[in-house]
This record gives sequence, structure tokens and C-alpha cells, in this order.
Amino acid sequence: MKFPKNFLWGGATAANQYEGAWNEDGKGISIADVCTAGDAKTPRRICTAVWEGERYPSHGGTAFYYRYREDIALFAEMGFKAFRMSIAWTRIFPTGMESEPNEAGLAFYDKVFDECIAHNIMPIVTISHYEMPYALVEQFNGWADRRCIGYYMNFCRVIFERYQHKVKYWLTFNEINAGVIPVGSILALGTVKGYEGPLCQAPDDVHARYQALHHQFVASAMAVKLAHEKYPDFMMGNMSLFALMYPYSCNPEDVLLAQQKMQMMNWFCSDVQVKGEYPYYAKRYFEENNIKLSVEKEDMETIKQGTVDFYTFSYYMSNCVSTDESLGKTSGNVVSGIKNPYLHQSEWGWQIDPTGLRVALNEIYTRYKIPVMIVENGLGAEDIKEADGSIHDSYRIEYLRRHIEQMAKAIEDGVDLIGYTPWGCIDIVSASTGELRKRYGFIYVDRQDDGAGDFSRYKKDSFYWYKDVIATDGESVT
Ligand code: BGP
Repeated sequence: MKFPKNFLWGGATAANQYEGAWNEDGKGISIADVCTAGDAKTPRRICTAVWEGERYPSHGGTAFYYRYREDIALFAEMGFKAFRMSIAWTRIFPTGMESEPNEAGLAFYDKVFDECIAHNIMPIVTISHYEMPYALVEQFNGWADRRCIGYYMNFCRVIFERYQHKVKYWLTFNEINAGVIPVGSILALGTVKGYEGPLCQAPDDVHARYQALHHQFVASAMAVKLAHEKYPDFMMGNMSLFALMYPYSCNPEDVLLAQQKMQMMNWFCSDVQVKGEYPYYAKRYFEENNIKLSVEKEDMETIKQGTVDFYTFSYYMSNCVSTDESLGKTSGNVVSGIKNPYLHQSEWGWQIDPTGLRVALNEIYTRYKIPVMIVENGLGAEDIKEADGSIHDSYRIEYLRRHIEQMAKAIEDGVDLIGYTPWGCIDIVSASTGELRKRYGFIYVDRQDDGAGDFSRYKKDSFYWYKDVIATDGESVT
């Protein structure tokens, strides 16, 4: 098993879960900064402001803001070729609406990119990763308002121009298709003006969600167009959450249901972003749900012209779909479904399915025929740090090993898979539960849910394992 020499091995993070320093050097409040900590049983809550006495895990993150040099050196030690990260919009435009960017924020990312480049690590930047300025939620109900397109484009113009010689790979929106389901209205779309309460119980307005998504499609296409016109070296990608769904049985009704769910959950957004038009099946869905989008004359043309150069996605698990309502449910990333009797689950109830990754890669490549990158994958688990500082995370190695094996098979199948950046390559805050106990990293960070810990870094067993995988172009996996 050997991966191509130029394969982009690396790791992935997001600013709001990692950086901390939430109000340093002029940074504004993002939507993540008003989300409290939760756990597997207690849902995270969104607040309408930063309240005294609440615990907001993004505020401390795991301190990348202060420790980026040390962390990037550790990534380099593992042999990373690429590092996926995001730029916190609120470091550059604290409310999203300023006419001039915040120089201190821009300077921070200059230092980060320079450090990456010094170690021959290529940054892959997510422009918007669940961290829109909270001021845009308060004033406009987030992406439901068309004006967000303009503010997003101001942000893109500034960061493209500033980092054009340092960053080549850009992803326009993290897991854009989270907006297809109610939970996406918070972190992905910000259509929760005035709402305070559990993330999972925000009042759902399906119309606002699809209108907001339309605005994100236009914004994404405008960013891609700008890049293609002005920065021809840039590679522009989408980013989708791939929630693979199997029919629970061979009952044709189950098969049909799975197909319909796959269409709207997994293909709808990327069909728009890759093919440049709304797919035929959306029409029926919109009619059935009484969704009437307000679309401006040039929007469809913009979407047509702003198609992405490569397809990226997150993959953690798969689910089943059935017409039989009595079957047992399982939890998941943001999508839950019916339990699959052939699969085991993680401690957080996510069904582990390496073969599903090969299925997904083949489905994606058959449909789009453009280069594909897996920009998130991994196992969230509780780790135990021994007295000598070692962390024996054999379960994580096992999870990653089995997924990498399937990637190799997909490459053999003919899929043009160009990179792999496993999620949370260093421990960071969990997006769904706000916990630190749920760890993904190759590097352990001494930071606990009760605020204890001094942010020291420790190499887990998986660190040495992944280093070997990269050094041998994947050969050591088997
Ligand atoms: C994806 C998000 C990430 C990340 C990951 C793992 O949905 O893009 O931000 O957090 O899932 O999920 P969690 O942190 O909830 O375990």
C-alpha cells in the first residue's frame, strides 16, 4: 500500500476550537464565543451575549494563539505536508461590518503562515468555519440576510490579497450542508437572532435556512470567481459533511428513502458548488416544504461561474435509514439515524465505518470527477495521560489505520484522492458538545473541562504512528 509521493498528509483544526485568546488584540465576538460548554448528556447552549458565570470553551481553546510555533514544529516533526486551519473572521473584522481590517489580526496569521512555510507545511485555509461575527447574527439574523454576502466578500478580498503568496488552498465554508438540517442554523448559518437556549432546540425556520444557504452559495461562488480572476494560482474548494446513509433493509421503500435523504443531505450543496446549478430534485423538496427563495437576477449566473476546483469533505461515520420508525436510533456528528447491526460505535455513539469511506470516495468521484480531499476524519475519545506523560491511544491508531487502508483502496479504484487531514490533529474543543474530554489529537493538550491544566503538549502513541505513516507514504499502515 503506497500513496502518491505528492499526497497531502496533514491535520485539521478550526480557529474557534483551537486558538483561544477570544478577545485579544482587537478580536470581536464570534458565534462560537457565546456557546457554552456541554457534555454528552448536557447540550451546549447559545447565549445572546457573553454572560458572567458561564463557561465558554472557545475563550481558552487550546491556546494555539500563544503556542503556534511549538505546535507547528510538532506538526513538522510528524512530517505534515499540509495543515488545515481557519482564519477567525472576528480577528480581521471584529463585527464583520468594519470598513478597515484589524491589522493585529492580520499580523497573527502572517506569523502562522510564515511558520508553516518555514517547515514546508502548506496551509489549507477554511474561510468560514462556524465562527461568523456574532454582531451579524444580532443585526441581520445571520446569513438569512443578503448583506452577509458583501461582508463575507470584504473578508475574502482582504485575506486573499494579504496572503496570496502564502496560501494556495482555500475552502469557502466549513460543512456548508450542515445548513440543510435544523442544528446548522446556529454555527453554520447564524439564523438565530435573539435566541438563547440549547443548540439542539433552536426554533427552526426552514425557509430562513434555505434562504441563508442560497446566500452562502452566492458568496462561495463570488469568492471562487474573485480567486480565479485575480489569483490564478489559488485552488478553491467546497467543504461538505458527508453523512453516508444506507437503506436499513432491501425493502425498496427504504432504498428510496435513503436515496432521497442522500440527495438533500449530501449532494444538494455540493451539486450547486461543483456543478454550478441547483439540482433537479431540490425543486420538489422546495415545493413540498413551501420554500420560495428570493433570488436576484445574476445569482444563478454567479453560481454557474463560481464552481470549485476540488471537493473536500469530513467523514466520521455512517447511518442507516428506514421507513420502520420503531428501530433503535444512534447519535452522530450532526446527523443521527438508525443503528447498523454490522458496526461498532465510538464512546460518543458515532458508528465507525471505514468501508463507508471507500463507498463515499467512489460516489463523490463518480459524480464530480474533480480532485478530492478528506479534510476531517478521526476518533473522538477520552485519553489517559500516564504519570510519565505517555498516552497510549491504540483505539485511535486502529480507527485511523482502518480508514487509511480504505483510502488506499479507493485510490486503487481510481479515485483522485489528493490529501488527508485528520480532524483535531492536536486536542481542541469539541464542536458538538463543547468538551475537552472528547479528544482527537496526535498531541495531547493538558487542558481539562473544569479549566484545570497548563496547556502543555504531550505526544500520544498515535503521534509516532502517524509520523511513520507519512514517512513511508502509507506503507507502514499494513
Ligand atoms: C465537524 C466540524 C468540526 C469538528 C468535527 C468533530 O462537524 O467541522 O468543527 O468539531 O465535526 O466534531 P465534534 O467536535 O463535535 O466531535
